[in-house]
Formats: sequence, structure tokens, C-alpha cells
Amino acid sequence: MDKNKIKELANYVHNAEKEKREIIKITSELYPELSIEESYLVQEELIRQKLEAGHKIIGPKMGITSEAKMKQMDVDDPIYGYVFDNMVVEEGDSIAISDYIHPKVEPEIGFILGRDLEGPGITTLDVLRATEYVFPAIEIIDSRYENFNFTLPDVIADNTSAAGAVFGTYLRKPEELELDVVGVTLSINGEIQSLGAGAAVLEHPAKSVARLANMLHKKGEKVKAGQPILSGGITAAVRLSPGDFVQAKYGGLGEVSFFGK
Ligand code: 0L1
Ligand code: MG
Repeated sequence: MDKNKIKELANYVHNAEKEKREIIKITSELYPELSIEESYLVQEELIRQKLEAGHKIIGPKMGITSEAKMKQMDVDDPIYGYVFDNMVVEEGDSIAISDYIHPKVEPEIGFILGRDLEGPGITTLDVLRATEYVFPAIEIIDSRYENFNFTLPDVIADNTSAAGAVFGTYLRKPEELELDVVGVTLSINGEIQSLGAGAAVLEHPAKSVARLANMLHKKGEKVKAGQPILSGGITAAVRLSPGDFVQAKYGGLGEVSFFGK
């Protein structure tokens, strides 16, 4: 794929994000042959454009981390993208639903590493030993594609639907918890909409961070100390509507909440 095509596809998803409007997936007509490798080139260009516009990367995020989603999309690897500074929502604050296209929320376990992790060969144990804190988080996903209808390369090019992140302030050392059996409920206006346990994320959320380190190695990058990392959705994502109070509660890891106006 030549540089002009990469730019054209990155502009396509970036403009949709800026203008908060749905687009037809890239692989429908624009570039049906888009491969996974090429889609990461489009994502890199999208990220370059965002940095050029003055936004800053806050940390990486993992996506398609549940067996069910991986099977559904017929893939062996999860995917990654990035949370930017303009996506961060303070715990307890409000967002305007009209600032998004068709937002959904999913509860996640966040990690902060005390030292960089560089693949290959990073294991779940390596991640746990390098982790300074884990914390509760909610990711807001807002695919730029019509009806969240996409193939894997489409969603990678779209920065894995990243649109918002609420980082909870309840910090715990990883050895204080068994992260795979931490239970999570996601409630909207006090009613539980979905629930799950940490093991829904690749059997263990730390395994997801290990996979991230090993995938980033392929492009000469590493997972950096100090950055909040979203390890992947623990439950199915739930659609947001104006007036929603969103709350994720974790066994032993506190809770995190925000409002949608
Ligand atoms: O964070 C995620 O798992 C979302 C990845 C993209 C899939 C989606 O938008 O549902
Ligand atoms: Mg997610």
C-alpha cells in the first residue's frame, strides 16, 4: 500500500472522528483488500495526525481480548490502540453523549507499570512483577463505522474504537488481588447490565499486557512505565444514552463511575 493510500484511509477515519459521524467500513468499497499489517500502518498515520494536531498519548489499550470476540472475528491475536489526552474523563464527571457517535462502555482493569516491558517473550508473570498498581477503569468505545460494523483491519485502522477512558483512583498492588477472579458488575442507573470476571480477558488481564508487549516489540516499541494501560473489556459493551449514570464495581478493586448527559 503506498503512502498516499495510507494517508487517505487515515484521513477517512480521522475526519469521521472529528466530525462525529458514521462512515462505511474501509473494507466495503474504499479498500477491500486491507490487511492487518496495512491497517496498523493506517493506525500509525492516524496517531501521527493526532500528535501533529497537539494531542498526547496517555497510554495503550488492548481490544478484542475475550475468547468470544476473538472467535467471532476469527482471529488469534487481540489488537491494540491508544488513549489520547482528549479522551480522558475524570471519575465522577459528566460527558455529553452528543460529543460521540454511538458510544458504548465496558469495564476494564487498568495497569501502571513500574518499569518498561519490552518483548519478545514477556509472560504474565513478568507483567505482574513489573506492575506497580492496578486500578478500575471504564472504556468508552465509539466505532466510527456504521452500526459498529467492521472487520478486524477496519477496527485497527480506527484506533480500535477508542473514544474515552475513565481511570478510577482506587489503586491496588497486583499481589493484593487474584486478578483473574476479580468480579465486575457494570450498572447503568443502578441496574446491572453486564457482569464478568478478570479471566474474561485472555484468561488473565496481565496476560493481555504481556501480549501487548510482545506485539509492540514487532514494531520496535515497548510498554512504558507510568502509562495507564487498558487491558481489555471484561463484559460485553453496553450502549450509552443521555441521562445515564454508569458505574463499574469490582471485587476488591473499588469502583469507578461517571455521568452521560
Ligand atoms: O476495546 C475494545 O475491545 C474494542 C475494540 C473494538 C471492538 C469494538 O468496537 O467493539
Ligand atoms: Mg476496551
